[in-house]
Amino acid sequence: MIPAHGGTLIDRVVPAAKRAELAQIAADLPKIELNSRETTDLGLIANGAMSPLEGFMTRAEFDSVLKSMRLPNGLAWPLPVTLTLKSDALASHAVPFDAALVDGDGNVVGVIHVEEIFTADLKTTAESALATSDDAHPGVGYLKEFGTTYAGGKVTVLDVPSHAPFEEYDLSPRQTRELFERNGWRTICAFQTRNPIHRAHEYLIKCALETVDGFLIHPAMGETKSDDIPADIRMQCYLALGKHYFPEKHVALSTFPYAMRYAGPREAILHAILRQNYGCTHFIVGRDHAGVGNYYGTYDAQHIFLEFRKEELAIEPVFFEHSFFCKRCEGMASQKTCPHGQEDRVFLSGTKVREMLVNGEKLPGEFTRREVAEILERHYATA
Ligand code: ADX
Repeated sequence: MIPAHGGTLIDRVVPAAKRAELAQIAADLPKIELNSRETTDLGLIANGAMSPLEGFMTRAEFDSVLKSMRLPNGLAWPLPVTLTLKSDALASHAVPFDAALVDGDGNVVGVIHVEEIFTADLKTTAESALATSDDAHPGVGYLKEFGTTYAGGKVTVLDVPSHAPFEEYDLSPRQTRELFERNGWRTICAFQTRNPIHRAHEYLIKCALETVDGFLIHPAMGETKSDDIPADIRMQCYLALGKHYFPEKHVALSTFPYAMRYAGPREAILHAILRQNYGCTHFIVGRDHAGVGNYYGTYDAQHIFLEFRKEELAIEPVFFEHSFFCKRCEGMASQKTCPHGQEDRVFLSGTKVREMLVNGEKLPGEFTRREVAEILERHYATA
């Protein structure tokens, strides 16, 4: 089995025997409110998906990651994982101190041992992490909304988020590793997505699956842009697709409790590292991975892997060029395999798809499977 990034699969969930005691202690601590991204990040730190991180980043980690895409110990890590102090109340608190972490519903979900409070420059942070400080970029919007004063330190977690009514698909890195073991899969490719799986996605998955033992469909379930399709509707699409078009023996579906950053290339590296922690050996990176608008070049998220030595990333990226249905090839193809012109290719942008759905138009079978289209059409008809 592939090792966790850094060698040890972290576990920051409080042992069951100590849960009640920690909950009681937390009740009397100062409180730090988590936003939606931080709530999901906390779960990923707790279950080991963010290994080797054991908490939210301190200044040295934050600076090192932004500057060199590596942690201070040299381990590859491309993006900050931070906890913002949304009010000034704790910003001048003497460190170290313990604080309770409270989710959006007011539940105490963990405790942080705050080692450091620091403020980063917003523009430098945005330009390093996102390659832009344009307000229209959702990641810049996030920095502006929550600010850049951070509390860094290790966490201990009481509860990790779950995805009702799809809890049975909430597999932690330990559980996916057990699943792969049970299935006898030695090579496993993961697919990150924030969209319904259309024919182009399915094509990448099936091409990659030809060369590995098993496949993990791993949709991001945390916060996405407001115009992305909601996670529970997407889950229905994945289940329908799995039932009709994927062999159960070789394809698993599990939720990925992660909030999109839309950081393009740097996020592709983060996505890969996290999937290594889930036990995957391969990871698909197609066109404009984790991109938004026109901030990143179509294949920047592939090129960035060249900035890491082979031994720095144990998981292997699997690159794909822009894929589509070609009427003359009479099947799925890519820029690499199809000699025909644009006029023969069925490709719909996300915006175009939304437009068609809003207008009650049917999505073509060359673009998406009917079983998936029906779920989306129903969703838009009732939205
Ligand atoms: S992402 O933000 O999660 O990357 P999306 O769900 O659209 O967005 O894509 C999931 C994966 O499929 C990414 O690796 C992306 O690069 C790839 N991908 C999406 N559409 C295509 C396409 N038409 N051709 C090639 N790769 C694609």
